[in-house]
Amino acid sequence: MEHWDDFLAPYKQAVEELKVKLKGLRNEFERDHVHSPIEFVTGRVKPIVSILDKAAQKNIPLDKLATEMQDIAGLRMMCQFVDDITKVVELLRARNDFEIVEERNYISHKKVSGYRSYHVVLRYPVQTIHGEKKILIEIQIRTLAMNFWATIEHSLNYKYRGDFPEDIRVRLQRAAEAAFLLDEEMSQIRLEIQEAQRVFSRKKDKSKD
Ligand code: 0O2
Repeated sequence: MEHWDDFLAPYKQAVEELKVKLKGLRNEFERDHVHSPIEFVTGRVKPIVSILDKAAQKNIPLDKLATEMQDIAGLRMMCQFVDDITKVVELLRARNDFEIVEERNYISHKKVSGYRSYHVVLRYPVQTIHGEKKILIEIQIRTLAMNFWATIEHSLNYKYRGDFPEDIRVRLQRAAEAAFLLDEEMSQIRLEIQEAQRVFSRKKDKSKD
């Protein structure tokens, strides 16, 4: 294994670049005074201990990390509404500064834990002093409610190391469903507000005639 600093340098560079690019999208929506499907963006390079843990768990040889571990560099894009996730994925598909190699829809196919998110794996070119280096990056796109659930489940998971007592496992699944219901309710409220706004602006137009 080459030195970790050298191995991780392009991943760090890519996370910083993509954070700027994806936050830039949000700024564009703001400038246009329209609803942004992106609420906020975060990014991180997986800590070395977590890389080693995952490699051991999944039997990934350390010399195959670059091709077999897709989330050494990870970004998260949080959305207000479930519909926004589709818009964000479309924005990503339309770009030409990277190539999408895989998409995993854990919203229509939630994980048994209750986890929901849309994952997009990119092959992203980093320009280095030794030429171009393409690396894999995972972008997780989720609503604020999905993120709330995943963040708490992830921190509890740290304590139990993935082996939750049965009652906690069931409660977490129920909490995931509650988060999903919250998303559905919010989407419904949003639709009703949009409909009310359309009716209001039609009435206003008519009164001008
Ligand atoms: P981190 O950095 O600690 O978040 P596998 O682990 O085999 O299911 P695989 O093949 O690596 O998954 O890809 P997947 O499932 O698309 O992405 C794994 C990442 O998705 C995880 O990273 C989490 O960030 C997130 N994730 C997947 N399942 C769950 C879940 O049940 N609960 C939570 N909270 N997050 C989940 P890591 O490796 O855990 O790393």
